[in-house]
This record gives sequence, C-alpha cells and structure tokens, in this order.
Amino acid sequence: MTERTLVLIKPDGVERGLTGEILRRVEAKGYVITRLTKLDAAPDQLAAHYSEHEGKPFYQPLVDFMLSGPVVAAVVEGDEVIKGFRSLAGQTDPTTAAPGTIRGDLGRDWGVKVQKNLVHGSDSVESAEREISIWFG
Ligand code: D4T
Repeated sequence: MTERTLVLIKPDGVERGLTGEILRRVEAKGYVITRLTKLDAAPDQLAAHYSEHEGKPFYQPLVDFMLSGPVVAAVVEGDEVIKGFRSLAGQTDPTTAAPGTIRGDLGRDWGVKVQKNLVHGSDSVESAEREISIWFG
C-alpha cells in the first residue's frame, strides 16, 4: 500500500552540503519527493516532534542542535517507504550504522552530547501523519 513519510535533513546534513546527496539516494531508490522545503525549525515544532524524548539526557542537546541551522523537510512517498527510508538511513548511531546507509557512509561521531546523524525518518504510519502536519501544516 502506498505510504508517505516525513524526512528531515538535520542541520549537520544541510551545513555539510549533503542535501543533494541524501535526496539523490531517496530518488535513486525509487521513492517520490512530493513536498520539499528548507526552513529554520521553531521551538514549538521541535517540542511537538520530539515529545517522546522529553526528559531524556539528550533531549536539550537535540533541540539545541536542531535549532543550530536550517533543516530540509520532505514528504516522501512510495510503497513501504517508512521502513524503506529507515533502512536507507541506517541505525541511529552513525559510528556503527552500516556502510551503504546514509548515516553509515556520511555520518560520524563529533564528540558532542547529541548524535548528529544527518536525517530523520518517521517510524510508523501514525508518526508520519503526525509529523507531516507538524512540518507542513
Ligand atoms: P530520528 O527519530 O531522528 O529518525 O532518529 P532515530 O529514530 O534513529 O532515533 P531516536 O528517535 O531514538 O532519537 C531521536 C534523535 O535523538 C538523537 N539521539 C538519540 C541522541 O543524540 N542520543 C541518543 O542516545 C539517542 C537514542 C538522535 C536522534
């Protein structure tokens, strides 16, 4: 069944000039980008987006990181795209994310309190719909 997911290119990906490379991988896989925008995240957007992580030690570093520069938000569509994009992205920790994935090929640890791992992808249909409304209204 055709699905959609929210993809964010986080400030590290934008700052490092990897927007094109990341979107290239999404399109090369066969998915379709149906919405695309570059913006400065607002604190209330991040509070809503990351509400499940509130209270965790990495929460404030994560929010500060996401406010540190522009992000690119995209709606990406295709059958099984939620699972498929998370597979393209690789595991959360870029140090051990598998080579061949976005995080494994392009990411690393930078010795800071938050994992700068280049991208976000929704983890379920419910999360995707919630997150698309946060970033695209
Ligand atoms: P997102 O949600 O950004 O696609 O990433 P993941 O699904 O892979 O990871 P997550 O939701 O568990 O974490 C969200 C965000 O927090 C950072 N993080 C996470 C961190 O800095 N330290 C940690 O220990 C964890 C678990 C990275 C991604």
